[in-house]
Amino acid sequence: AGFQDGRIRMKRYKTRDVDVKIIKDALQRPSQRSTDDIMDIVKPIIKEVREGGDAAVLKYTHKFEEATSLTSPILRAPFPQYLMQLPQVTIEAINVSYENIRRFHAAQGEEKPLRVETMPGVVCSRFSRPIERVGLYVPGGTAVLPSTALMLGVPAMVAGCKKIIMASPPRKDGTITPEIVYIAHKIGAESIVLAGGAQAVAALAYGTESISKVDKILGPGNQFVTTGKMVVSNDTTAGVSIDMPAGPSEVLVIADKDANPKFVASDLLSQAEHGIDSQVILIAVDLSEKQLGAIEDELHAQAMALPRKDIVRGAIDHSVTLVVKDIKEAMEYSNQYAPEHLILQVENAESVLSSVENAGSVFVGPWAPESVGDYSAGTNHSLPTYGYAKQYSGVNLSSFTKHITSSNLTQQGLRNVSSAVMQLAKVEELEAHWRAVSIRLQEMNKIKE
Ligand code: HSO
Ligand code: ZN
Repeated sequence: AGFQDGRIRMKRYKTRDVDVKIIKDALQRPSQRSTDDIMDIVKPIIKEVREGGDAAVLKYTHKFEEATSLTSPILRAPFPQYLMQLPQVTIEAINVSYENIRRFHAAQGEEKPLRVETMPGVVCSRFSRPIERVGLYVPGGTAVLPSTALMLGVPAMVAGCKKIIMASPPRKDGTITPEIVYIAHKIGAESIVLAGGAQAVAALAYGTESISKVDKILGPGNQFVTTGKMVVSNDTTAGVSIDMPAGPSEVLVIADKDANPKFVASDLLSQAEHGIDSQVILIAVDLSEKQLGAIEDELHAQAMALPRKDIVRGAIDHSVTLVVKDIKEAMEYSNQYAPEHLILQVENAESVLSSVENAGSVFVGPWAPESVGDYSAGTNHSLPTYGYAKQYSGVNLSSFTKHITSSNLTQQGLRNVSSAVMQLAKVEELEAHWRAVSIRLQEMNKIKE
């Protein structure tokens, strides 16, 4: 719905004046191309890479990335210095972010394995181990996102993954953004796959002559990447898992009369500039016409000054403001929407945290713009979108590990638990299960005699 006057403006609804159905529709994520459509494109690509290996990957990189001079789909560590030449200020910025992300993710490690004696002599433990080989997808496209290389690479390194492979679509000249190469070097990646889209996903899932197969693929991407990840993770012969389903980025800002209209507008815009498919939601808590007007004026004025204002306009076109009566109602809508990012620019923002049920990552108070989390605060920016914050966590240390449990029993322990096991084995009519216990009980009795 374009606006005739050319203003960049979000549709606005007062929840008490309109039907719930209208609000529900307004909070729909922008529709994406149907998965079936994308599947039809993605499946043949995956099949071709699986069968044709390097040559097939290269073919698609030549076609889609127009990097026709590329003769190998992989860049191996140690990466040559000339490919990571960066201004000192950029190096310093990456180093600060790297260190904050490292610290926050390192703290997520368990101090010691879990150990519980469930019955006398029956000890259950749990310990974690890194996933051995991981593939980290760093998108290219309308913006290069080296920060995503940090968000995936640092936790993989902290977790202790043995083989870290990055993948990112190369530029037309066949090279990768030097920031990404530098980060790959810093986190100890063994190689960078110079490919994007479903072809990169397939190469990581099945391996090729030069690219080694991985156990898990993580990272955001467009619909071809996401669909590719879905396809390979459903193929049991690939033996690969993925982080989470990913959709376009989104933010939900809750603002009350305390909020600075400049801050609110800038946060909405920082998410809107990601792509025309991004969505930004403002929930205004009991704001007057004047206060709403101030935010809308700011939004328009700031948007018009942005280099990516056309993208912003596209995103704002399917974005909305809801005016609600109080913070309780605001949180109900927010939890229902389950935003990737939730920004709280309200009085006592900290105390609102306890009513957050569904969100990827929360930014608390006026001094915490989403940008800090996108780059440098230490939290991860690879987060569940499209409402998946209802059941998924963002990327974190445990995205790169798995838990192993163990049972350790003494003779007395087995005696204590034996009747429960044997009875359930009887119920399931699994005689060998019953016997594995009864044989041991007999043996114990012999020893005693
Ligand atoms: N807001 C994006 C992450 C990002 N922002 C990368 C800037 N660069 C999705 O969470
Ligand atoms: Zn961002």
